[in-house]
Amino acid sequence: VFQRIDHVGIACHNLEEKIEFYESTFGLVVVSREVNEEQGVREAMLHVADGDGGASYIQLLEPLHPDTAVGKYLSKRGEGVHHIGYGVADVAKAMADIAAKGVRLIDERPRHGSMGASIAFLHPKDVGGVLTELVETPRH
Ligand code: CMX
Ligand code: CO
Repeated sequence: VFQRIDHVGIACHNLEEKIEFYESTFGLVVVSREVNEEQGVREAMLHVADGDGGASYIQLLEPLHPDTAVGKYLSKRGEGVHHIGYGVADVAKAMADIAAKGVRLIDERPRHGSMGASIAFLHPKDVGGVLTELVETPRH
């Protein structure tokens, strides 16, 4: 069901500082910056590589408020890897297939993610402590 790793989401306190670090240290390039009110984040996607199934990115995430998914994560655990986003061909189908295996879905239906993607999250408690995101990239 997974086609590739679409992105790794990293929680940080200061988005601009972290972008500067990833650019100057690793030479990564920002391809998108967005504020997603529904997810409670200010974020940037940095391109890492292109593959047959599509590109892969690092997603840097700064919370818009302390009482958000990323804000709570930062106060409990500090900065670091927040989630893994896997590329899927059809997010609604992937949600149904995975839910049928007994993994709890956080989202009842797909939501809007970075760069026009349709996304849905799986509960980390059912994935060995790993918050897992399904990502369907829009077709061009
Ligand atoms: N990875 C692993 N475990 C996590 C986690 C994460 N990112 N975030 C929370 N948890 C764990 C907590 O450690 C806690 O475990 P314990 O009970 O053992 O302490 C448990 O999950 C509950 O955590 P909480 O702090 O009480 O937070 P909530 O239950 O309110 O929310 C979650 C947790 C996963 C449901 C929520 O973060 C969520 O809905 N996430 C999906 C949306 C999201 O993360 N959006 C931001 C990214 C947007 C994008 O990628 O575009
Ligand atoms: Co993500």
